[in-house]
Amino acid sequence: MQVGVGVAFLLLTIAWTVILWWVATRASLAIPYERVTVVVGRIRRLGTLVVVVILGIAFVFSLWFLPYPSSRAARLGDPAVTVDVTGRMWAWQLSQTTIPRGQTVEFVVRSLDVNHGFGIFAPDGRIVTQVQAMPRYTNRLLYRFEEPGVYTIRCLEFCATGHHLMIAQFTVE
Ligand SMILES: [Cu+2]
Repeated sequence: MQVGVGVAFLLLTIAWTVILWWVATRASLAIPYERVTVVVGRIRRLGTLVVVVILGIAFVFSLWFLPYPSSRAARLGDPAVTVDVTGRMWAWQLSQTTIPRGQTVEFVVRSLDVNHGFGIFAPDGRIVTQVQAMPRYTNRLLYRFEEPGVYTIRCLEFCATGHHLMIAQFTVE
């Protein structure tokens, strides 16, 4: 698969180079510079407009996916389950390790010492969501698990020598 993609990319690169070479060496295709500046100016103005419109639409659309608890609650529904999470060097402590699927869960995340990263990984190894665990601050993370299985928590913020030991698990059923 990757070799096929590599070969396709190589062939495209060669074809593109040949076309560019052919255009660049044919005098009959030469275009007066004044004409070039007019056309390029038009493309730039239109391109700017297109980019601004696309970014504007993307910005409005992205508001729906804001990671704040209130926007997540609007999308997922008010939390039915609350899990207290405490991070410290070098372990996670959860108030419960069994979570119902299909319901909105609120993780109330704190740290007893330094900054940690509370990252949740699905049974297939994919990261599904994350939030910072910070001292003297409480972060709320809302999520709804649709797939049952054993999920793994890993620290995503380097927190000294035992960082890699900060692993915990919970079950979604
Ligand atoms: Cu950590």
